[in-house]
Amino acid sequence: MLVKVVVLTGAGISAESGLATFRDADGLWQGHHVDDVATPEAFHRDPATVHRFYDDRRRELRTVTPNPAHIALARLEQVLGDELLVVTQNVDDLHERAGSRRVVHMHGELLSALCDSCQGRFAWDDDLGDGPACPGCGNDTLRPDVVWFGEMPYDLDLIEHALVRADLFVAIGTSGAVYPAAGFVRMAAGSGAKTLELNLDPSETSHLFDDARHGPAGKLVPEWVADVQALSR
Ligand code: BV8
Ligand code: ZN
Repeated sequence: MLVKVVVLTGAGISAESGLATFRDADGLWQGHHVDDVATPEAFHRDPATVHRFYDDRRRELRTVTPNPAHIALARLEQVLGDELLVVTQNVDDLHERAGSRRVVHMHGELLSALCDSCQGRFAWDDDLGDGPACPGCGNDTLRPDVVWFGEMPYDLDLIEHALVRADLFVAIGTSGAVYPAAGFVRMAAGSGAKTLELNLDPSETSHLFDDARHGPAGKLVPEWVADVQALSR
């Protein structure tokens, strides 16, 4: 009997691929203050600094590859098909490069540009700092297509639709510090789902989960997927 599974991922799932997380000691925000790089106000105040922050991260993507945690989730999609939805807070493309298709980027993507004039969204793998023309309207008003603090995350209706129908909600590599993502465990549990945390160490919302396993995602996720596969046979 196939179970409906929603998996929420955060920066921790990409840590073993070499991408910095946000709040760990060497975290991204360490180098920058959130208010200087991840708010619409910061972008209007100092677009060059914000573009440099995201152009560097976009270029860095070419230097990393998916790890066993991403690959295990792609394998799970082979087993569960439409019963699995991966909701990621990450703006990297490692889930897709591992083979996952059913992925929702609730905080946007580095490989996408958003136009402040025509609201068009365009696949983009180059720098934005030198003010390229928008493919839609020609204006030089392209910004990183990421959701900044104070902005509405993408696809919340689709996500909430899946959460209230889930049999199992699993959070992987996330500190539970940023909302509305950190509230998803409550929404899923409130609709009867079993909840599991897979994280290097207890997150800020660990106490809300039925079960938690702590350790590196590259080890925990393949083990958990093997369990689910055994169950689904
Ligand atoms: C919004 C894109 C209106 C850009 C990001 C309620 C209460 C309090 C505050 C709020 C609230 N509601 C809204 C807010 C405000 C704010 C917020 O949450 N502030 C926080 C700081 C208190 N939220 C917003 O502004 C959101 N918008 O609310 O709009 C609204 C309201 C209601 C309903 C709808 C809309 C928008 C937030 C999105 C901001 N953009 N990213 C970019 O990436 O540059 S957030 C960014 O930071 C990430 O996307 C991610 O979401 C977050 C980082 O968290 P994690 O991914 O969890 O990473 P972190 O480093 O924190 O933790 C890593 C974890 O992994 C750790 O636990 C570590 O132990 C573990 N780990 C490390 N290595 C490994 C590992 N685990 C396993 N294996 C390993 N190897
Ligand atoms: Zn445009």
